[in-house]
Amino acid sequence: MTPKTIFVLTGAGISAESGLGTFRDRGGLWARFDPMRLATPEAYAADPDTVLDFYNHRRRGVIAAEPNAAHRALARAEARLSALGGRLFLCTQNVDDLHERAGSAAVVHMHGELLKARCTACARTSERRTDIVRTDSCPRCEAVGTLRPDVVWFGEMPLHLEAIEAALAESDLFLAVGTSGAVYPAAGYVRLARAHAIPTCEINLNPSDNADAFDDARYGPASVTLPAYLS
Ligand code: BV8
Repeated sequence: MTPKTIFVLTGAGISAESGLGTFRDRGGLWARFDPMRLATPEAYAADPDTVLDFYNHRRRGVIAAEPNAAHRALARAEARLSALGGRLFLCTQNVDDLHERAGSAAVVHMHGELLKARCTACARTSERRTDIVRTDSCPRCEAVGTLRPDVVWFGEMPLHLEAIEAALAESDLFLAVGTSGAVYPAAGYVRLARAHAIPTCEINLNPSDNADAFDDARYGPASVTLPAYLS
């Protein structure tokens, strides 16, 4: 039996029980803030202080948060699979570092990472665990007022798309965890899996926007449903 390759796509729901806000649930981030007003390059150009403050608030939340049982279950499954010569390809839409802190060795952040800053002058990134303010200078080129969170905003190109789609095409199972299926191109991956006749399963608190595209589903908190599914 050739070892399995599991492709896992995670979204904000896997970090919900760690206390990090989701985007589209009641009281979610986007319910209180308009993403088009905050998570776009235009918003940053028009009102950098408000955008930087929104991400400073979220960065502090990530640093204060802890991984939960769902993150840890994925890290264990990754180790178990690779010991058998298989592979768990973890693609996350999340910009937090909870997968890494739970022990996942390979995490593909298609929407970037909140604990990194990017300089709009030299385009280089640097680790960033403190607030970004407009008077900051780039640690690489010393330009002032050019730092932004190293995340992918709406209208910007997500990262690692070729590697993601190549890994998806060769997987034996597509598993989506804690994502509403509202943001593309990630929301289209389940249909890409189906086009490759790959079995699909969604693990979510409740049916997502594209629940009908999945062969299988487990509903409930990820910290309970995911460890049970992977055991
Ligand atoms: C792009 C980073 C060109 C910053 C984010 C019309 C059709 C198709 C596309 C578009 C379109 N109009 C516009 C677009 C493009 C746009 C898009 O998709 N817009 C949507 C709104 C329609 N996409 C883009 O702009 C992307 N770029 O398209 O470039 C291109 C074109 C083709 C190919 C390549 C490139 C860039 C999108 C990235 C934007 N950046 N984040 C930041 O974090 O601030 S998006 C943001 O939403 C987060 O990354 C988040 O992860 C992501 C998706 O949300 P989810 O993770 O799914 O979170 P959500 O709250 O929605 O859902 C949580 C789920 O968890 C819920 O279902 C809930 O029930 C569940 N849950 C809750 N608690 C639990 C739980 N599940 C389990 N257990 C629990 N305890």
